[in-house]
Amino acid sequence: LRLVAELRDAIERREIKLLYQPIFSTVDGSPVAVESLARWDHAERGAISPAVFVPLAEESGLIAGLGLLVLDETCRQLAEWDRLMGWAAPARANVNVSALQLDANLPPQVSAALERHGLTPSRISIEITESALMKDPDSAREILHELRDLGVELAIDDFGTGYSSLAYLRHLPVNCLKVDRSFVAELAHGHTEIASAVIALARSLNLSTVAEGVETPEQAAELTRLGATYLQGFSLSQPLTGGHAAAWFAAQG
Ligand code: G
Ligand code: G
Ligand code: MN
Ligand code: NA
Repeated sequence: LRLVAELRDAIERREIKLLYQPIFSTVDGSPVAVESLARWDHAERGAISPAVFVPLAEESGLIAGLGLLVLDETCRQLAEWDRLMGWAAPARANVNVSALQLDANLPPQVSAALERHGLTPSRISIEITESALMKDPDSAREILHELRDLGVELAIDDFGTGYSSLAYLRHLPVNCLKVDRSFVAELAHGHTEIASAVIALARSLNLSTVAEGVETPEQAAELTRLGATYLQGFSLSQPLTGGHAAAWFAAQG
């Protein structure tokens, strides 16, 4: 309960910080996008994982405020990178959205954040987990269509771990499937079947793919061979602070 009160304060004071993990093209190895990842560095308790505080925010009614903070801060950072680096800035930032944020407020909130910072909608990709989509598939589909109509990109996160039917997937206006890192980890044990099938499915639906959790050069090579569009993971880059990402992207350009 104390932690909930502290989380409320941390959100209000904008003490939840974002790190940005680069996402790389398999065509030429260049970094093209980032995923923004929330971090809470608690004064006494140390680092608290989003795997802990996002569910806590969901249970305590704080997720709306946290979601707004993450959206606004990501847009603010993109606009700052544009000013600092021009064309070398990341083309896009992926923002994670909780199942509870998937309501009628989300499209206007995204639109307002983009406008506040003077960004075109295609600079943002909204990541929604497969399980969040399946909570209320009809309502989710409607909200995704509204987001697409704005011009933002849409990605299904942790793809392959939920139970969405392929028939349902075909009617979602998404741009990208993120291959869950469990299927990338399996590559090390000679199991290419699921990663290969997800990439092939995405290609047949004209969707791009981001392979997540790439931890070795061997995995990167195998995923490139299988036809993944983008790679993300510790072997390519850790999540970076906004300042480090600026220096890092400028150096790549
Ligand atoms: O970055 P890390 O691996 O610690 O993240 C753990 C989990 O928290 C992941 O499932 C990730 O998607 C989620 N997460 C990270 N940042 C955010 C955020 O800003 N919003 C939401 N809803 N989830 C996030
Ligand atoms: O669920 P989601 O895909 O949004 O989770 C993103 C999380 O994955 C981030 O919190 C990040 O810290 C973590 N992550 C990023 N790269 C790797 C990696 O190579 N291996 C593992 N195990 N986790 C990673
Ligand atoms: Mn994600
Ligand atoms: Na994921």
